[in-house]
Amino acid sequence: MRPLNLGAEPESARTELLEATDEQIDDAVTYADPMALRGLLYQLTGDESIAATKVGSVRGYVGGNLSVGLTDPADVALLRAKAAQFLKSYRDSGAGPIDPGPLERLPRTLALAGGMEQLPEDDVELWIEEFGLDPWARGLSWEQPPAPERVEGFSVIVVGAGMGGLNAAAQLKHAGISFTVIEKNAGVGGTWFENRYPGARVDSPSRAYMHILGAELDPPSPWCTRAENQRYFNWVADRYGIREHVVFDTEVVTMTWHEETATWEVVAKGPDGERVLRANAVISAVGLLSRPNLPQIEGLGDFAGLAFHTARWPDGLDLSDKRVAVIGTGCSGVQLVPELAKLAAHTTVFQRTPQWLFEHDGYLSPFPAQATWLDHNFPFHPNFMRFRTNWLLGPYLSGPTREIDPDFEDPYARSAVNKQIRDERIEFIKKKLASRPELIDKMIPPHPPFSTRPVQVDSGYNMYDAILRDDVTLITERIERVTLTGVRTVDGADHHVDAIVYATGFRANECLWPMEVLGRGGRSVHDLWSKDGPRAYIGVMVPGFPNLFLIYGPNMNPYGGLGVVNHEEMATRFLLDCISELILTGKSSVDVTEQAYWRYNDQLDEREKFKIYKDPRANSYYRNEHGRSVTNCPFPGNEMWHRLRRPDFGDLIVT
Ligand code: NA7
Repeated sequence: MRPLNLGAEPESARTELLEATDEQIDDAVTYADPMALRGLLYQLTGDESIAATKVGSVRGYVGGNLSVGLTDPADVALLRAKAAQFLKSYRDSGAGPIDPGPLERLPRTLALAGGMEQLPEDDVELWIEEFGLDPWARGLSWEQPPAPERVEGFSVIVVGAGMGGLNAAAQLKHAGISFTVIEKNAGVGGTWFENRYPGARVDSPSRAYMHILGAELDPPSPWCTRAENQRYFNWVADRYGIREHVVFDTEVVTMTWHEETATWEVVAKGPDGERVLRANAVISAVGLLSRPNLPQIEGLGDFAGLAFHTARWPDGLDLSDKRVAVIGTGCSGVQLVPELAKLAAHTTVFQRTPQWLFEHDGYLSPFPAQATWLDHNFPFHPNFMRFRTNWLLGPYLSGPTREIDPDFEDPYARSAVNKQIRDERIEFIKKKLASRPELIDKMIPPHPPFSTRPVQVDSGYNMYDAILRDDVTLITERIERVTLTGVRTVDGADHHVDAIVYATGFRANECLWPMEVLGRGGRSVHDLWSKDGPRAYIGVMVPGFPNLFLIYGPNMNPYGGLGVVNHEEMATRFLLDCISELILTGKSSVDVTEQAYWRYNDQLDEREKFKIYKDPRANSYYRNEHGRSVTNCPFPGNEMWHRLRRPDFGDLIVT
């Protein structure tokens, strides 16, 4: 394991804590996650009575995952009392900078916070990274400093300034490698810059939706709003000095590999027309949810009113006297409808397929003030919460819920836990729609939970509450066509509206589209992928396309284990190691062998056979028209971490 590059503890004393009364401290600790306290207090004190507290499976889900927690209320009370005691004596000692405790204790500590006897030995480094003490843990650490002229002679183009592009840029800057970021939008943030529809917020817990580079921040909400996410990405750009490296409002059109110079020529279109850039390597940080999908519905162009996609919501739009149709009920539609219902005169929801909704108390609210107070005043509380959240989403707890059990027989579910989750979801639907039982069947999805993206909602006010409103109409008849005045369904009904919102998703299966990417011998990447959709070697490299690295490439969308940001960071470290190999050796290109590409993809095809998204009743961007997933990663996050930990140069050709 490499040494930790510890992030700074605040220099100044924690003034809020210094001013806190005993009562405030006692109150705040009641908002702490007891499992986080279990780890935190053990790490800081080494008190074995903390380690002796008992854990077991408990109810409670993050996105449908099973959970582990403290089973004895007396243990919870003990941890809260010890936490309060610790904070009071820390306050009385002046609340100055504090040491994180012995680093060799961390593996046991993290196991305690996770509720495991011990961490799997091979995964210890992964979890210490996730803990976020070292902001550069997933960056490039030169084993030997390269000659300055070698580094100076190397340049990189990063395509996209969203979550992945910002991290890549910060890492390149930290490593001293020259780079330019090309961004099609006027600002950073990618999908969060674009998706401004009412109700837009992240559907992964925010503590697991921040880079290790951002671990010093605590998110304001458990599920941050679009504006809060956008603020975070702006913060990353400023904190790491990235903005000056970004060419905004400029879209990459073609990328062509030139063998004789071993460089990429990138043609990009901006406000002043086309420009040509050259670099030794290209990092594609284009997102999965970046190209809106407009549905194939007849008459789309006939509508006389306002019509737009959720990712193209007009700024300042006033819908207060408008009848609005929403077509599509995936995550975007389900987030939009309850908020739109409050804004529009009338909302008509066109639902082709209902989705499984997972409720959370406080999904729509910021963290309680006490939880934020703990983040600011309890040393390392954000780190433990970050770790806990990633752990709950991670491979040991969430992985099994995404697997088909071939021996499990049930007409609707694919494993015992899948059935349990389905039954609970149906109970939730029945409870919510008790006053309108005729709606219940319409809201039960035909596919098993997790065969499509689970949709996170607020327990109190969500899609089910919205469709009960007098000013909301749910239409489940198929759409026949769009007309001059609205939407006609196959039963012949005309639904007259003033505006149509297409909540119809993204072209997630068309990796790198609409860019033209030409590799060795002028071969187009889309030609290479024409047989059954995009593929890559561990999500990052494509044979025949040397020095091209993908950050959120084919099959990199986590499915049952860790989150998008983790995968992107792992991919970035991998590609930085490839780039450093070129810089250190003075060689000019790195490509993956066909054999390694296919070996990986054969394993991937084999592994996905038992994933619930393969259920034939499911229809979503989780599977393409060839029946395979181009988006989802069937390998658990810890396995991907090992695959991406460092390049296996036996699979690569460096020339
Ligand atoms: P999704 O999840 O791809 O959902 C798209 C929705 O649009 C879904 O309800 C589709 O119904 C519907 N759709 C698409 N085409 C049509 C046509 N032709 N007619 C009627 N309905 C249609 O996109 P989202 O934007 O909601 O979510 C994308 C990601 O953002 C999500 O995974 C989260 O990570 C955040 P269908 O189910 O195909 O019947």
